[in-house]
Amino acid sequence: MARGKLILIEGLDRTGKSTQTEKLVKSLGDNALLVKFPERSTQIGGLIDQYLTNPEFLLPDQAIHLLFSANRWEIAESMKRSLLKGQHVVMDRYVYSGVAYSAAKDTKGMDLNWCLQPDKGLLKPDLTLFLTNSDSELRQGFGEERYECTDFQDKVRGQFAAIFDTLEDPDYKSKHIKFLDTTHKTIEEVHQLVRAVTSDYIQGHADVNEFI
Ligand code: DGP
Ligand code: NA
Ligand code: NA
Repeated sequence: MARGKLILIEGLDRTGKSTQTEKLVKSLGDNALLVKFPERSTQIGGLIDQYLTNPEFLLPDQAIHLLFSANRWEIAESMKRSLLKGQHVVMDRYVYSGVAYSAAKDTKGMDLNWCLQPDKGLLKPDLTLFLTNSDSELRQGFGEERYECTDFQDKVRGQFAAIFDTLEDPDYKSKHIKFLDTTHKTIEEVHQLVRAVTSDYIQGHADVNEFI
């Protein structure tokens, strides 16, 4: 049986990732599974949740970085099993968020390459959909969590760009990463775009079968 595809929806906070991953999974039917990172329900995820929601819960930048990565490793095996059973796995965030949010911190030594190391060996996505949105009202409506402020999001945006320009091989990038501008589009319009790109990919492209 053909293995399922590993599909990732990425982007900054408030770009509609969670809505779009949920809608994509529903549209793929029984044959698809949603995995959201961070997965806050595990033990490691509980620490991540505290870090994000409680400003008094302090951890060194290196330590929380490793916990986010460990949270992906916790779920890696079960994701692999689902893919091998033929299920598509649709992720809401993954390694790119892992590297971009940590590297955006200006902490000494935490450059892109340092940040990438603990994720080395995780499965590489078959298809990444990177959502961008430049609506100015989105920039004012962030929530209360640790990273949700305009200045920090601007830094994260810069790091995402650097990752796609410097860390990814141009051949992989052109075949397996799609940038979708959702500015002024409705949820339904974005969903149709996401569906079209995904079904096109599922029909026409071989699995990546590489590791980060
Ligand atoms: P979400 O539940 O998708 O809103 O993610 C929570 C916040 O954590 C969001 O601001 C993005 C950030 N984030 C997600 N993954 C990682 C990661 O691996 N490392 C770091 N440093 N931040 C992350
Ligand atoms: Na968030
Ligand atoms: Na940094």
